[in-house]
Amino acid sequence: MDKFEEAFNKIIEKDRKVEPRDWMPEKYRQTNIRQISQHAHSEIIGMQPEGNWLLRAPSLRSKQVLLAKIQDEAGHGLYLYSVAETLGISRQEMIAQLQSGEAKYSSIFNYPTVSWADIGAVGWLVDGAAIVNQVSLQRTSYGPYSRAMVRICKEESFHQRQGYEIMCSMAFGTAEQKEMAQDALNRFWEPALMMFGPHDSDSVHKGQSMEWKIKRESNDHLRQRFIDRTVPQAQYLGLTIPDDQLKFNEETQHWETGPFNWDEFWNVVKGNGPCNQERIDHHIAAHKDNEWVREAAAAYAAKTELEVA
Ligand code: BYC
Repeated sequence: MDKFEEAFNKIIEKDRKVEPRDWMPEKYRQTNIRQISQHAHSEIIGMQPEGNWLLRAPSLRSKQVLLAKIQDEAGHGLYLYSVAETLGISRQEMIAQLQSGEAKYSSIFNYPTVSWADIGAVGWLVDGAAIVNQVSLQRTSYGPYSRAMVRICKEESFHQRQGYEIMCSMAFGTAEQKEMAQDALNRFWEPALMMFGPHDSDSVHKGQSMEWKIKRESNDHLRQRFIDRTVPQAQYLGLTIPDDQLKFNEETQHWETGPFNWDEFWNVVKGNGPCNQERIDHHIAAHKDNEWVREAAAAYAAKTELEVA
C-alpha cells in the first residue's frame, strides 16, 4: 500500500470527508459518479410525473406549492450534477448516459400519476422514502455529496409535508376522495419500498460501498425504517396498506411485510416499466428544444472571457 492509499484509508477510518483534490481509488471515484449521477437523474426525471399535474392542480395555492416543489427538484438535480462534476465527469457526458439508457434513475419515476391523489402519494411516500435514504447519506464519505444532502434534506421535508397534506384533505374528504387516496396508496406503496433497492443479499454494491462509507446503512435497514415510520401515518389517515401479510412484531418492535414483486422491479429497472420510454423521449425532446439556451449561454461566457482577457 502506498502513502496515498494509506492517507485515503485513514480519512475513511477516522470518519473524515474525502474532498475532490484528495487521492482516491479509481473504483471509489467511479462508484460515487455512478450513484451521484443516478441520484441527479432521478431528481430531473422525477419532475415529469409531477409536472403532469401543474395545469390541473385543484386550487391556486396547491398549484403554487407544487410548482415550488418541482423547482426544488430541478435545483437538487443541478446541485448533484455539480457534485458529480467534481469527480471528473462532465454534465454533457452524464446527460448522454441518461438519454442512451446507460445510466439508471430511480425506478419509481416510471409509474404514471393518474389522479391528484397520486401527487399526494408521491410527496408522502416517494419524498418520504427519499428523506430516509438521504438523511443517512448526509454522513456519506465524499464531502461535496454529504454537504449537498444536508441542504437537499431540508427541502425534502417540506415536500413530504406537501404530499401528506394532500393525502389528509383527500382521506378526510368525501367518500370518493378517500377512495382516490386509497387507490393512490395501493399503486405507490410497493414501488416506493423498492426505491431502497434490492434486498441486501442481492445488493451488488453493498459490501464495497459500506466499507468506503459511501453508503452508511443498507437497503433493507433503511426500507425498514421507512415502513415503521409510514404505517402509523397510513393508520392516522384511515387508509389500508396494500399488504395482507403486514403485521407488527411485538418482539422486534418492527412492522413485517409480505414478499415484494422483485420481477416487476427488475423489469422497470431494465427499461420496461409503464413510462420508461415516455420519460426518456420527453427528456430528449426538452433537451433539444432548449439547445438555443445552452448555445446562448456558451456564447455569452466566451464573450465575457474575451473581454476579461
Ligand atoms: N431504481 O447494489 P445496489 C427524489 C440499481 S429522487 C433503479 O443496491 P446501490 C425525488 C443500482 O443502481 C431520489 N435502479 O445499488 C425526485 C444497481 O445498478 P448499477 C433518488 C436501482 O447503488 C423528484 C443495482 O440496482 N435517490 O427523491 O448500492 C420528485 C443493484 O443495486 C434502484 C437516490 O438516488 C432503484 N430504486 O444502492 C420526488 C439516492 N435500486 O448501478 C422525489 C442515492 C437499485 O450497478 N442512491 N438500483 O447498474 C442510493 O442510495 C443507492 O444508489 C440505492 C441503490 C440505494 C438507490
